[in-house]
Amino acid sequence: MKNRIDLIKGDITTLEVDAIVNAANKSLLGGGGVDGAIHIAAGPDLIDECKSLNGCETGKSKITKGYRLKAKHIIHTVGPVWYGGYRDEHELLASCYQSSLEIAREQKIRTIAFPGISTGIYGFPREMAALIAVSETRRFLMKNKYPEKVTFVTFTDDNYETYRRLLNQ
Ligand code: AR6
Repeated sequence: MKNRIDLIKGDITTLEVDAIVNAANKSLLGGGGVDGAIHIAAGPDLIDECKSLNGCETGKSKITKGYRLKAKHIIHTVGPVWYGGYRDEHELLASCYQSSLEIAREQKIRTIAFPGISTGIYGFPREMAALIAVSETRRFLMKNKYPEKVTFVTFTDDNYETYRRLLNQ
């Protein structure tokens, strides 16, 4: 299990993996944060494919091609906005990881990278979000052959330490 989960600090748009996960919104038509960076790096053809998807519900995921990215695919997932924890935010965030990993399994994606879904503009507390990310991923990998490898990508030092601690447990 240990060698199936990686942790790096950096920009997810530069990774050479089968799929990167995007922290999108329900429209799937782009935005700020990592979503904006992915759309810029992938180029304008991405938005055309996204328009054909008719949006996505919170907690669910949809796949597109990666276009100009090194990654072959983008799995767009819609994280919950944090309202204080009483609007099913934990379950919805868990569902983002489950549904993204489920698409990876169906498509036989070997390598996939996740940013911290909901932990930027959407305001989900980072420690709790990292715990959900790690536990849902471990649970999934225990039962499934694909994806073979999951990389968590952090943007800040303190977030890296949070993941490192969890992954060493
Ligand atoms: N590579 C890796 N991680 C990144 C990058 C990057 N290039 N850029 C930001 N992060 P956010 P959300 C981290 O705000 O909270 C958009 O407008 C960032 O530090 O991108 O799910 C969408 O359209 C944070 O830890 O996503 C939605 O409207 C994490 O990625 C809304 O933001 C997620 O931060 C979604 O908000």
